[in-house]
Amino acid sequence: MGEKGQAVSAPEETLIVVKPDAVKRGLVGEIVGRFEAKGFAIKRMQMTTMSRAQAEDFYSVHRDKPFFGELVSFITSGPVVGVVLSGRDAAATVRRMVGATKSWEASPGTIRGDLGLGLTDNTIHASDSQDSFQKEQRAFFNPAG
Ligand code: 3AN
Repeated sequence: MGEKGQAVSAPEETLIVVKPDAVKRGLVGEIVGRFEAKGFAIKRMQMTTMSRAQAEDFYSVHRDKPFFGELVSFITSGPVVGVVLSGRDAAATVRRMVGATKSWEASPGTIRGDLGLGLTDNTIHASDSQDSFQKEQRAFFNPAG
């Protein structure tokens, strides 16, 4: 238990990927800087252009969605920057900072709310759970083949 009796959660890791639209617009520093300013530690960071097979693996939970083809085409369209962040309740906290999927509806103060208007091109991906983080981290940093 910590101050005022709240349970203290151990630092957790999560993955963000700065998407091709944000890299093209020169927003890597702005986006990564928000997480640094919040107090997250950068554990790993890599720029890459994902292959189609890598992107299909990375986004495999969306394989049956109607927008899967569009999503894979977009994420492979240019360089992206993957960052492993560590900090308290990382996955949930980072996703609150990222904001709603539809950028035009995302709250001001969030990354999507402040920096874009897109849906597929919504500036950033963030893992939504520890299971997703483990799977996406492997697909991003250690692609098969
Ligand atoms: P989030 O990134 O907010 O977790 P998800 O996991 O529902 O959103 O969707 C994954 C990605 O798929 C989104 N970041 C977005 O780029 C894209 N996407 C989600 N819904 C749609 C849609 N209806 N049409 C096109 N692309 C979509």
